[in-house]
Amino acid sequence: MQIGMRLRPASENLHSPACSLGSLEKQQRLPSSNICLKQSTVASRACTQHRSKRSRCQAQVHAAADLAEKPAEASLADFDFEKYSYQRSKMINQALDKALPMAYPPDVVESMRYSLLAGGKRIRPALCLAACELVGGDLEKAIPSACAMEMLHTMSLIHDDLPSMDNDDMRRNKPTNHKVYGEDVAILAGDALLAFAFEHIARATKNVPAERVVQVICEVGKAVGAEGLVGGQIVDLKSEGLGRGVGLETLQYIHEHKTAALLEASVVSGAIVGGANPQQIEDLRKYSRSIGLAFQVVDDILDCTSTSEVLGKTAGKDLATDKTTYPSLLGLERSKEVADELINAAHDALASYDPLKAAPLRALAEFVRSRKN
Ligand code: GRG
Repeated sequence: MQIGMRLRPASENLHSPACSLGSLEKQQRLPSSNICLKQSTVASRACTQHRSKRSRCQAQVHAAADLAEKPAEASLADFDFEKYSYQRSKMINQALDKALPMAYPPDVVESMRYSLLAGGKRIRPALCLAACELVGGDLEKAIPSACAMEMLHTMSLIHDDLPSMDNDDMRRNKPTNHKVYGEDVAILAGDALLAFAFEHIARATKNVPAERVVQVICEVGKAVGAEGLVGGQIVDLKSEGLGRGVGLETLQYIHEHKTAALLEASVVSGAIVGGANPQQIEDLRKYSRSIGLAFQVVDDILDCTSTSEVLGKTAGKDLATDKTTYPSLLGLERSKEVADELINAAHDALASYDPLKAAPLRALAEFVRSRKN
């Protein structure tokens, strides 16, 4: 599958002036959509790779010709990701707001809502919903699981930002939870979100066979526990200060557990709710493991190439804390190639699916490749 290669390699996505956040914000960032792509079609993406007017036109002609031959790419080219991501973010934000209304005791619920509704790209719930739809499931039925993924993600961000962990002051362009509510409340808000995520899946999922719901709970429990987020985080914490002592294998373990596990659980849970068969689950696991690792590789790249303003969190932290990252081990260029290879592998995992139905997951993979924050 050549799609990722033919679009825009990570090296250009991350640094092309045409893709700077300034132009992104001016042209495409939508009020309540935090997932945004520079262009809505593959043809126009291919076009921006070329500097001159003449080569721009040639690129468009070639892109159009290529697309005619490759149905998967043609479907992705026709897919309006900008509109899709705007609508999905809106839907997810409304569902989250409704799932966790203000309640007693306000001290902790306000703190939970502060972080949960602070924005964010909402990529985990978007993946969950897209996977459900890919396997023919009803979108509505996956909304509770999708919300739970964002609750768990938010919990992990609150805890990750604590002074005893990453000790960060800024998240999603706002002061971190403990800066606003204090460390004690932030810990409890994270704990409460963790518990509520499971309650929400069990309570709010309607008209889905109970065994699928139990399967989702198992999948998600594994992803956040010692075999998932906690496992990745502890190895990360214990690797601090080891510098070159941390090799690629350990780094990959950290990334796969700390970051990729929840992305995998998001995709697989959506697929389970939607009634996926074992082969579909296996394909989607492959897809999600690839985008999951790519997501963190891109995160490492952005940490050393972007700014705090663009990222909404402290940039340059990895270097300042002498943290081992993909760029520190492999260099920036090779790290971008690794991200490209992973995204291409994610596309490969979707090769046998209806191009039209797979377009959202393919576009989300491209978003992971080209994201700016
Ligand atoms: C307490 C059960 C339990 C688990 C928590 C703290 C911890 C264990 C794990 C840390 C996990 C973590 C914060 C990994 C980093 C993942 C990552 C790249 C986050 C950024 O995600 P984005 O870019 O953020 O999707 P937005 O703000 O857009 O949602």
